[in-house]
Amino acid sequence: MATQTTALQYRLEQKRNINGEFPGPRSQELAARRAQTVAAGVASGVPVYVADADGAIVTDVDGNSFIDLGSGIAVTSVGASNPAVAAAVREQVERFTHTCFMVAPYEGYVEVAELLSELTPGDHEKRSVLFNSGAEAVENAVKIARVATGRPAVVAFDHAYHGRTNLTMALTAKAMPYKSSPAGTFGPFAPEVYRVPMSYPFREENENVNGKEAAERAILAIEKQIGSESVAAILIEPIQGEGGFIVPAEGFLPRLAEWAREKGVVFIADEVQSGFCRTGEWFAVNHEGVVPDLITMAKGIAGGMPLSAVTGRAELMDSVHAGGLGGTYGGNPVACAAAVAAIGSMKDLDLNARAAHIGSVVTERLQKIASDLGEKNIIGEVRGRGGMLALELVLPGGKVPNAAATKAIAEYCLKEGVIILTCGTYGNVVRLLPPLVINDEVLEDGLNVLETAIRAQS
Ligand code: PLZ
Repeated sequence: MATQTTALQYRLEQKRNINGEFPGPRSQELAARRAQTVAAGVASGVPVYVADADGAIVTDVDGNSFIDLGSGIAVTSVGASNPAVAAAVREQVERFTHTCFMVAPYEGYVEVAELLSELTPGDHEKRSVLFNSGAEAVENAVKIARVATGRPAVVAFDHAYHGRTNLTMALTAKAMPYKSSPAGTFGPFAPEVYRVPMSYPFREENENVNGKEAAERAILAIEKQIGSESVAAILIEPIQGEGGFIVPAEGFLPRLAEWAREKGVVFIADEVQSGFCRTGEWFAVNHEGVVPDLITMAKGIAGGMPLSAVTGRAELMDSVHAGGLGGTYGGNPVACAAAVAAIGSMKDLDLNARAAHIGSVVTERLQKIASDLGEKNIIGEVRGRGGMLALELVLPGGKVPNAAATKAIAEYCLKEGVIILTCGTYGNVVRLLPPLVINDEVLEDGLNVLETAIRAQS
């Protein structure tokens, strides 16, 4: 059994506490101001406004405390105000906040690149480049792969999510809400993006399809419809995030990586959501020993500060001319200081072990609920790894997606003071992404609420 506790010193009491109805008066006041000034296109899942956050607790401006099982979409793995991150940020802002690495370089950027060389899979020579958001990392990985290969096409998968910029919208599979709007489209989208079938064990028509066969199906589509000589890169989330926490069948990723190597295609693992201890390994590809050519990272990397990265084989990365990559803020010194501290905390607190522990506690609990429910069971599948876990909800007795129950469960949990997120192509997946520094009592309390919510829908 993995470690039971974390050595993290919490600043806020790690306890759920809801004082009656919310949103309270201060949150309502802020919501009214927001409605007059913030664009309607950016929506929030929670109706309260945050005052403070620490460990696995978020408090609002009216004094309510919520258990956070979402980590701001897989970001605050080390906690939302990890003391080491806060100290590193404070120390850095007091010296300088920005010079632009393209104008005047600094040590923090180099230090982050060194850590990424150390932590990413493979013992080959590596290089890194830093950006601000996950989408920006993905865009740049594609730029690098195109220059390195001289080829145009990029292959993405069904259910993929890679971001909201023009190229990454093209790479993302789901139309609503990312690519279209009831009022129109966010396109036209970037060209030379092709989509092929994913390995989605729960929804395979033929349940016996194994990972290697699912990979051959994708490879056949690539070779017949695009031609491998035109393909610069295949881009895949080793565990798909927004698409439904889909864990491909064993053997799928290794076969795709092998095919890519044979054909001179760059294999890009998008580990923006799954990276940095989230799945109980530094990267989700490690579970199957896959070594990507390029890897995109963001979210958990810097304890909540905006930072993203592309790390990859030196010969691919360095095929881009000096000046070909960059941006004003990429690898901002404050974000780099935060990343060095956040990665240090992941090591010190052994968050890979914590993630594995969370994975076993939650999986056991959810599987027990599913079997207890018998014929009324709405849990189609419990899946995921470490602290990246999901429940795919269905109508009892089959696999028909149950988006209504998913929404109702999330709403019930929120009402009781537990923030959980949903996802999935069919909107029927409850996902759990707790801060990896959550203590066992808080996790247990959150799971009790989730269990009541599931039972009420069954
Ligand atoms: N790649 C695998 O999960 C971001 C998006 C939430 P950015 N996922 C959360 C939303 O609705 O916008 C993500 C991801 C993977 C890329 C991205 C994009 O990362 O930092 O949001 O640009």
